[in-house]
Amino acid sequence: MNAPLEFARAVCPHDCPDTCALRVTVSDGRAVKVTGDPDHAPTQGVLCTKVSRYPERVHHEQRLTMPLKRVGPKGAGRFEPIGWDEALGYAAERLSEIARRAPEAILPYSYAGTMGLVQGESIAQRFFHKLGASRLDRTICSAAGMAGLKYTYGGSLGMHLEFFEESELILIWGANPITSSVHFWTRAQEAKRRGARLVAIDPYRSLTAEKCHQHIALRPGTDGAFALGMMNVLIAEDLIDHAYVAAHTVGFEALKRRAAAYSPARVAQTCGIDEAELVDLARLYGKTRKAAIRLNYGMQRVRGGGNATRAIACLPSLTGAWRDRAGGLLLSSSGWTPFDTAALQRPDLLPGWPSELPRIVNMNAIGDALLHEGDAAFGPKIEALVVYNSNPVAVAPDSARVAAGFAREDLFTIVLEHFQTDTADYADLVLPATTQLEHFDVHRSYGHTYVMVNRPAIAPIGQARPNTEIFRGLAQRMGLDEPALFDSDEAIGRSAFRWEDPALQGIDWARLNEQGWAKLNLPDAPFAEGGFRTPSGKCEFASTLLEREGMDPLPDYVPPYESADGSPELAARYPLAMISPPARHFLNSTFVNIDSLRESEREPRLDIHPADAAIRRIGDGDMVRIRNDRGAFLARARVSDRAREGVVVGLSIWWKKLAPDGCNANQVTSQALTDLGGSATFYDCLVEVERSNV
Ligand SMILES: Nc1nc2c(c(=O)[nH]1)N[C@H]1C(S)=C(S)[C@@H](COP(=O)(O)OP(=O)(O)OC[C@H]3O[C@@H](n4cnc5c(=O)[nH]c(N)nc54)[C@H](O)[C@@H]3O)O[C@H]1N2
Ligand SMILES: Nc1nc2c(c(=O)[nH]1)N[C@H]1C(S)=C(S)[C@@H](COP(=O)(O)OP(=O)(O)OC[C@H]3O[C@@H](n4cnc5c(=O)[nH]c(N)nc54)[C@H](O)[C@@H]3O)O[C@H]1N2
Ligand code: SF4
Ligand SMILES: [Mo]
Repeated sequence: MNAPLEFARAVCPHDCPDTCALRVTVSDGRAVKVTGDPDHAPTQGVLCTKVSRYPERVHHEQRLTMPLKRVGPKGAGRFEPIGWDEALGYAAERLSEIARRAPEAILPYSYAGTMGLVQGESIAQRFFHKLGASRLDRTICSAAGMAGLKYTYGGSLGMHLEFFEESELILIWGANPITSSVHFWTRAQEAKRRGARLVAIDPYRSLTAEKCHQHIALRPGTDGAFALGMMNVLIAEDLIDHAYVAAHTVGFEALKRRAAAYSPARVAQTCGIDEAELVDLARLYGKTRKAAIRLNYGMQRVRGGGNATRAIACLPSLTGAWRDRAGGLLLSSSGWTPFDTAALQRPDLLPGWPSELPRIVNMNAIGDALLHEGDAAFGPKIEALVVYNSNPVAVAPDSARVAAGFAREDLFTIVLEHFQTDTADYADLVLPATTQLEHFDVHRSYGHTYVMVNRPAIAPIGQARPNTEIFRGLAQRMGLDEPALFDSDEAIGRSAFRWEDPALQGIDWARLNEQGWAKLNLPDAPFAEGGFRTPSGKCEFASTLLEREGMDPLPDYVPPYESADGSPELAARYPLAMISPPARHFLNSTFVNIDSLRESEREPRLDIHPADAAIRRIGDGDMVRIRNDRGAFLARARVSDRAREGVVVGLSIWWKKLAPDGCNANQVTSQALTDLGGSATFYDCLVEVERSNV
């Protein structure tokens, strides 16, 4: 007889807009099966391939199960197991010594390995705040787009996922949902079955673009020009909803003058497309009532990402598409959750709060920051780094500099991880962390409008501990006596939400814990009657805040740093624009070490257009070297017109140590920041490609 089966409710923790509700089958203390909750409307009972293999990751034989102390040189990956007591003692001693002298010499580095609000930035932030450590600007992914939304709508607010299936036209813009948001794709396909037209706007014929009715393959980083060109046509042909514009927007006259400079002929040239593609799309968009835009972050990883997001976000307000629940735009819905950052992270624990705060380091420039000797402008040299929920040696741009920084013998590095990643190889101390199936957490989502609770399904594997427990342990060993550092995970989870907010009316903590998820109370068509969260309460074509900050209040086209427009000299030496969007079977660098998923992606590859390949005498299947002034990496060429001419595509993010040359695409990406939000510019990257004899 088999042991009786139990089911536990969980939430997918990964950085994915879908935030699925999971059901975990547990047998003899092991997670044996993970399925999607059929009752949770966004999940619809279905998971992506990666997470349906979750037990393989959780019970992987290479899970870190004990604290490890470095014994070899930095980066060599040689460690010996030690007990928790010794590990915490060692960490506390080193961190205390630095904190007494120069607290800002300690830097946390974390991102969204888990999207959980408790195992993400709760006790961890409180701990670093109490120490007075440097603050980290967490901008590696979405900061430009979020800034664009904030200036235009007043927050990360958009359409509900569910109503896309009623749309008549969907622009899938800088988004590849078959890979990165499969539950949105289900809705888009349903809309297609009902007669909707799907249009992809993407330099690459992605898995998604090939399944749309139309694909507009513009040059990377030219979306701002494209959107201003659409406005130019909408205004010239009077496809504007004047009543909506008058009642719910500000700055139309100024925007009209700006858009006048973006004639379809000029835009077509900038974007490298046919004029008719732009004009026809603008007309169709202006004439369709239920016109929806699924914008995603792929279009904002370039210098002009913030302005481009602003320009695109203006479109549904110009045509009044917001009037219908199946019209409007969705980039992120995370702002709908009444979320209490201050209660979770306790910025009031910072020394000098609220006026004189420790310095802030932009995570995208971690390479430069670690290599900085320290001076009056920068502040003290970084002496200690604590990494959790992230794998910067693989994912951060300009990787040669990142690795050089991590290799500093005088840097004390702690890494909290599930696996021995590229980053963990450089640690002085590796601390084993629990996975989502082993700890408690609460979630909001950036792709739907539910709040969720994740209860542990199984006991921790080996000696793994939740991030929160690890930081509580450190705080205790360092003799920090602030009570907020010792709150329980449940208490923290409960404090993550502003319960008095109308969006949470009727949802109570006990029921949420039992059921696992609850839908926020929100209107179906959020901006049908205005109600934007900007200072004016309107959709701000001309932004009050940008004006106050002394910046251009209107959206404009900002050319990529690395393009013929932005830097002709560089473009002459490195004529190909490289983008490195996610591979379907990985989630950023997570899952790369899961054999069955890595086998699906096979090896690092580079898609190159036949014309670009021919002049370089590159054949399909050749090993190629992709290089620029920052570095080089190897990949197997796929000669195909999936990549438009002038663009090469290297799906990512490989673990360096699992790639043939120990390098990945971030060897060539840059630390430069976007126009708004200080975001990363991974897709603003010129390279040359040549056949390699390796
Ligand atoms: N399977 C899988 N799912 C994921 C992830 C993963 O790694 N794997 N990552 C997760 C994370 S952290 C995020 S942020 C999201 C990312 O997912 P998305 O937000 O969809 O962004 P990307 O995948 O970076 O890019 C989407 C598309 O934009 C295109 N693109 C690149 N540059 C430009 C441009 O300048 N203009 C336009 N219009 N398009 C451009 C790319 O070719 C790509 O097809 O996905 C999440 N989901
Ligand atoms: N070239 C290129 N580079 C990119 C991108 C790209 O498109 N191209 N995309 C960028 C984007 S959008 C993003 S969001 C970043 C993502 O960068 P990261 O946020 O660093 O994401 P991951 O690579 O998935 O690494 C997350 C790590 O956290 C660990 N982890 C997960 N859960 C927990 C936990 O509960 N506790 C602890 N201690 N650890 C945990 C996982 O094991 C994993 O190793 O990468 C960026 N880098
Ligand atoms: S990665 Fe995304 S699609 Fe896959 S289970 Fe998690 S939330 Fe769902
Ligand atoms: Mo991301």
